[in-house]
Amino acid sequence: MGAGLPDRLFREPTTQAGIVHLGLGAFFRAHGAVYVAEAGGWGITGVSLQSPGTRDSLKPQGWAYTAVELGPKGEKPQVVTVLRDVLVAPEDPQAVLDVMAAPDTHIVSLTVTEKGYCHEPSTGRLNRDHPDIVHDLANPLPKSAPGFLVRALAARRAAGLPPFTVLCCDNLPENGRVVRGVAGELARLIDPALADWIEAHGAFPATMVDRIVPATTPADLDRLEAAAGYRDEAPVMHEPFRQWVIEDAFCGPRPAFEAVGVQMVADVTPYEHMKLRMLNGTHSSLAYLGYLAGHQTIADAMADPVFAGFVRSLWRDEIIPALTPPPGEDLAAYASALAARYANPAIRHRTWQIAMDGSQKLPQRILGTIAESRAAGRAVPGLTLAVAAWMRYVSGRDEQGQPIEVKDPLAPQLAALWRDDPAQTVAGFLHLAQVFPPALRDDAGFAADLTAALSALVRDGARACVGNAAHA
Ligand code: CS2
Repeated sequence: MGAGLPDRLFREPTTQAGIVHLGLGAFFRAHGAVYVAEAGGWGITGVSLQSPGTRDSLKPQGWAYTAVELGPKGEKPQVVTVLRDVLVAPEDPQAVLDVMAAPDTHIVSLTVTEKGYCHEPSTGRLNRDHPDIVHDLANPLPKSAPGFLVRALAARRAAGLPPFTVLCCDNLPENGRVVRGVAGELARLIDPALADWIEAHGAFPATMVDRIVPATTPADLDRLEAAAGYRDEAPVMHEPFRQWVIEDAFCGPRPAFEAVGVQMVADVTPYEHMKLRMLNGTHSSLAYLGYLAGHQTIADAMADPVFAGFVRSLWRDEIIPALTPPPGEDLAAYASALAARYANPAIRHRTWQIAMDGSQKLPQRILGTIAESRAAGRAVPGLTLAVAAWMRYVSGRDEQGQPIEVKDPLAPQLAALWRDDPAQTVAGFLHLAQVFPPALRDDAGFAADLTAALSALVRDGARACVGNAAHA
């Protein structure tokens, strides 16, 4: 083991914290935190809502860490020194509320994953039966992200302080509106006057975030140590590409984001649709079909011509026709750029990692495109096949009959829906109101197409189906 991160690299003073970030995972440390560091003048207090691992690794390093760019031609490490502190919420929720309610906190940003908002994915409404929400309604020391937002905003109101801006950085559709909705609903259940105050004074700008950040592996730590000459216990790995589009609607001060390449816009929706449907939609499609076909990573799947052709046809024939391009964006060029990003052999982004939490991801990534296309009379066989592959994946058995480690908040419920008869399996899945929108639940043609896709998947296997679906 070599020396730790050199002192001179991580003791840069930051003038103020200003930002509290809930959900200090690899994605935020490789994306938002890097932009904030470059903008200058702001620091970040990170909060882990679950486990102490990141805090424990970063503390001896003075909260500094290395963000390693994985380019097709080599690796570029950069030391990020923007974190001022890391708190672990379950250890001391009051400390988290205190820093969120501090006068010099102006922004609370979040990457808590789709399921962290405790909402119903098909509607965006708060799930009042969620155990953490039930807990947070009864206890002033919260567990959930919406609970922390609402209790901290209550403390600010009581102290005569303005609210902070809530900056959601998760891959949800209209993410600002969703967080405003869940926080507002929870606040109203706790104190209607608080809900009115948040509605009148709060700000929940929508954002589109993009950077591919595969999970860091022990081999990454060793490789970085050999190359950089110091040991970092918690580096993050990322692709060269990055994009951040933010609705310019803050209720207080913010970093000079526009100076570091963030697109500050009036309406994020077209960017969000483009990214969620073109990137995340095909990521999930490649994850389920690729996993079943034996591809470990997205780059492996893209190296298989059958899959590369399939993903191109998804963009060209099924997803782009259902999108309105954001101002100045060429969607065909965006698709080509995505294909190159996926093929980057330096990024080992596991299909298994992307396959996680499908019940929370499918609505905004795939089902919206399917519903809109069917309503407009356009065929979407490739995306329908991807949904069938998700059903097969969450059954918990792969094509060889081996168990799959399915990670999803609904995992047991989903596995129990599998039947020998594909029509029955499909009928069971389509009853899931929290996943499928009414337009698809009531669409007999969709049920029939999905049944045909699932039957073919069981009969012929994923790779053959992907080959048949690709008309590229
Ligand atoms: C991926 C995303 O894990 C997943 O579900 O689709 O994390 C994806 O890599 C990012 O959204 C890229 O910006």
